[in-house]
Amino acid sequence: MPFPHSFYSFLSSANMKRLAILYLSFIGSLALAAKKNLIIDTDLFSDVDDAGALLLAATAPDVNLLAVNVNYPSSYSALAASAILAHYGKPDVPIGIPRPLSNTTFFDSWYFTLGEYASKVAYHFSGGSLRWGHAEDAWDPVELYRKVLSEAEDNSVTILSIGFLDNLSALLNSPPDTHSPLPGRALTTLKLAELIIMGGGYPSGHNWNFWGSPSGPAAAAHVINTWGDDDNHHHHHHHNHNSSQRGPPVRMTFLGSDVGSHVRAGGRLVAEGPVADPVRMAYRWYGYEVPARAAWDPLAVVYADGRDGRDELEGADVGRGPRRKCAKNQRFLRLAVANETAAAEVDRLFLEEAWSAAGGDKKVQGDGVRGSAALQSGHEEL
Ligand SMILES: [Ca+2]
Repeated sequence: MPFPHSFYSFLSSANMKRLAILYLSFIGSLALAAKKNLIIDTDLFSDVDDAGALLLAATAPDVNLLAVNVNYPSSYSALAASAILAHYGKPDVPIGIPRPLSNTTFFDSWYFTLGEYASKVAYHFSGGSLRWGHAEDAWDPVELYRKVLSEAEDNSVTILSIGFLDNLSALLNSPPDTHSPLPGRALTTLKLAELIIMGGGYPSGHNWNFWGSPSGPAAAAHVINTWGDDDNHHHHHHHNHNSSQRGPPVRMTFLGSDVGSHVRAGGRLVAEGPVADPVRMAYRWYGYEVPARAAWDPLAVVYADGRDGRDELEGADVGRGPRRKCAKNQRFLRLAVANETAAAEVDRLFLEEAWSAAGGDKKVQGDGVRGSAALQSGHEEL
């Protein structure tokens, strides 16, 4: 790993004071705020943490889950997304996936220990808008993005990417269509509140989500390196909407692989969760005897969904590299609590929501950190 453990829990006392104030103002605004518009872009194919992330996204109390786009072209990924969303009370959330579809299943050719879960979840928990055998009914991901964004209030949508960036790259390249007269880059500038990307390592490192896409690393490079660029520079379109909106780019927040690697969650869900839960079974099928897995994607949802747990993550700015003259409004997150504390909170959320979806409210004993002022948010200036 690129950093020692203590890196993540570092907070100076000056920061503590400042961040405690931010925490209070955050709570104050929460009561008045409308639900947060969220779109998830997930691979939901190899690692099981995407399944945990969808559990959290579907059950987040303050979230309007507008759409889920899948960025790995296996039909089982789309069907599994539908199954999980339906199980967790969101059967009507539209799902997109790029074509052509394959029936590829995950095979662990690195460790030869991990199992495959997407096809199993898709088959055994079939439900929602894409029932077993109907993956082709899924949206084209770019059209789904464009439709949902065009219908949303300006600056209201958070996109959370927890997989490859091919869909987002295609969205940025998309031309005007029946949903919006704006090209993709201008549409995202107008509609997004924040783009959150689980991927990379900070302040330096590398990560599967940026280079592991079947299409190669070009899409990730395109999204990240051109974020905030002037749309008119790239598109010679007839509309002029964007020329008066050259403010700072929409904030891009990164959650690096270094953050979640040692936050191991899912074990409690497997041991204590409802037997017939698709996410519990996904963790079992994936991890066998070691169901607790790195919680990269669930942590990203915790940050994105505005839950109390968000305050376990703090941010630091990035984007001042020598390549760029102007600030790009990019930052990365660090954990403000111990790995074990964050894992316990993710486990608690998994269990509580799983039992709630199973029809029984079970108060799950956590370690008392939820909503506590000990959890801080904010960001650190470099
Ligand atoms: Ca993922």
